[in-house]
Amino acid sequence: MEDEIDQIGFLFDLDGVIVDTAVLHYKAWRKLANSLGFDFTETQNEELKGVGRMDSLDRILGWGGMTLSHNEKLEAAARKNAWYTELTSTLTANDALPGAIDFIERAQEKGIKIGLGSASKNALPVLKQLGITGLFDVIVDGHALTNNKPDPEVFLKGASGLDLLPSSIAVFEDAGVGIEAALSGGMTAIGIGPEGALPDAAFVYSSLGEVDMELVISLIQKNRS
Ligand code: B16
Ligand code: MG
Repeated sequence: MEDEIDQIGFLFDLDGVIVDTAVLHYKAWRKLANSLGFDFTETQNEELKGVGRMDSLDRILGWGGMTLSHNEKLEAAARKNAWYTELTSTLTANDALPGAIDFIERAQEKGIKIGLGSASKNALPVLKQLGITGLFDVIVDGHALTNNKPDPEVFLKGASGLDLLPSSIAVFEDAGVGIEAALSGGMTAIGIGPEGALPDAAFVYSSLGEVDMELVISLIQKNRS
């Protein structure tokens, strides 16, 4: 049994699965938008979940009806990131989402390989703040990516980093684009979010603490048989 478990992996999205910094992204993007003379709502911010930094900026500028040159965009994204970094600098393990760290530790104890698949270029510093970097066998973050979710690149790189076939992996994601990425990569997709969200996920749980690990393992075994 242990041998079989050794052959499977869990890939975790970061933001919205292990920790929720969406409100911090919103505060920082909003400060930037306000400095450019417009505003946007928290509902609009929901659309930015799982979306990379420059794509997020393009969408926000579109909401404000603004165009910036390439260099101005780089400068604006850097300003936003400095604010976001300041806001995340006080995070601790207590800010992890309910049951998240315990779930990852239990999976690791079971012999399941553990990886991170995040669009964020801040994934490493955030994991360090939470004190859980050492739990991951592979970390794929925004620095390693050419294509953003829903492209499966992030999870395919995670699978190859774990030395596993995509069919031997379950992905835990809070964003629709992330579920799409996992499915198009041939993996089992588990949603983390409110009931009714993420209709394409095999199952949706409100947090990692609620996940039935044995059920997820059985879904992987079914996917690769
Ligand atoms: P950064 P995830 C994503 O993280 C966030 O959901 C998304 O809102 C953010 O724009 C993106 O990271 C890029 O973040 O500016 O830190 O590189 O959900 O893929 O872990
Ligand atoms: Mg996310």
